[in-house]
Amino acid sequence: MKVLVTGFQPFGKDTMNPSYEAVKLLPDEIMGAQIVKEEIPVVFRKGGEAVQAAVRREQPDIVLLVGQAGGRTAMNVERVAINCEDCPPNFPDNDGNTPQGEKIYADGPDAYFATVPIKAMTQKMVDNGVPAVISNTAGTYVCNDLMYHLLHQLHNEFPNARGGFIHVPYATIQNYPKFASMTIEQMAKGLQLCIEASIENQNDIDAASGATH
Ligand code: PCA
Repeated sequence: MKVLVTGFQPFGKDTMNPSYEAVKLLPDEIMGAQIVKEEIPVVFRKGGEAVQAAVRREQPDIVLLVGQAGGRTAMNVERVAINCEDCPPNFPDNDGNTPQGEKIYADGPDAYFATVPIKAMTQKMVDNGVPAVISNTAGTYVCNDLMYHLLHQLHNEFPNARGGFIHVPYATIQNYPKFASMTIEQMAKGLQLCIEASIENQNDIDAASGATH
């Protein structure tokens, strides 16, 4: 079995991105599965195309994309990617793009759900002391764009492969004292648990993990 795990380059005012720092700490093998790591540019479309190229090259069974979501308070396992690129005000991507409510694929469905077992992943992290929650929005910036590109490709070209996205909070070392943070090591532990849960659970577990808002 092969697992492709990606993290992002730094973006905005940040000089490091904890997503790729955590990915780098993962071992090269988990439960007998080979772990392949890739760093992705924070650019609409270009990032998604880099993931798609890595999937074609590596032919992984599972793809886990990881990004930073500063301000979130735990590992966020994303449920859904939407067919929308909508940049926040004054926040271009790393190539200066600022799409305003455009579709990612003109003929694509409105949304794709993650195909990794999001409840099993969240539960396994919580059971092992890593704060984690299911998130019902990956935003409309490059992370959502990446997740949609991946799930669109898997749906059309690799229906037996499974994919998903994890948002991590700020890393403690980034020193945003007014926001929640985790250490890079704790994030890497969470990612390892997510990979294990994906390998262990071909189908998701039954668990009440919805949200009222
Ligand atoms: N986080 C951004 C893009 C890159 C990253 O690490 C996002 O949440 O869209």
